[in-house]
Amino acid sequence: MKVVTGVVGNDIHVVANRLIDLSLRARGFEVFNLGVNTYLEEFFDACVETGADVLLISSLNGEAEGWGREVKGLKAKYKHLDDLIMMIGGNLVVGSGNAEDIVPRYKKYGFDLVCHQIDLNTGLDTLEAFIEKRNS
Ligand code: B12
Repeated sequence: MKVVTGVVGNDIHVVANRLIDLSLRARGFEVFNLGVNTYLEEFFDACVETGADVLLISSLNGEAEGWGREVKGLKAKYKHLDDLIMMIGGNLVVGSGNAEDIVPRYKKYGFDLVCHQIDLNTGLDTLEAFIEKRNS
């Protein structure tokens, strides 16, 4: 399975991105890592070019909240992304916030899996369970 990953917007926190890359590879995914400072168009372009199954976005400084609102409208302009699994995680707001508010909001933005302040291994277990269920 192919995964495009990276850190959205002007966010330069790189450590989690490296760990995500390594962890996905260790689980057998083929990874296309766009790194930090990646914009939504770049994510979607890469998904089309690679034929990705999963788009896994990180946000650590919380600015995903601003980008999230643009996801649905932008994705609709691309062909062949209807089956793309959309996942996001890290710190999904600036400042504090609780998952009960944040998760439904991001689902409305168009994400299938939303991991606010959830550790990476738990998040990737959730991704694998989601893929397994979808393929069964
Ligand atoms: C190191 C660091 C920096 C370094 C980054 C260096 C670098 N090149 O990476 C520097 C000093 C440059 C920096 C700058 C800033 N930072 Co900073 N930084 C940190 C710090 C101390 C550690 C981050 C880190 O590397 N952790 C180690 C990794 C492994 O952990 P992690 O990032 O939490 O990632 C884990 C999970 O989040 C999860 N995860 C991440 N993504 C995803 C995705 C999915 C799908 C899943 C399932 C899981 C997942 O998996 C990872 C492993 O478990 C944190 C505070 C902290 N203690 O976490 C603040 C922190 C992230 N920074 C913060 C802020 C505000 C900033 C600045 C805006 C500060 C400023 N005023 O300038 C700037 C932003 C710059 C920018 N353009 O993005 C805030 C963000 C708060 C928010 N969201 O509201 C934090 C939380 C500090 C705080 N408590 O306020 N920062």
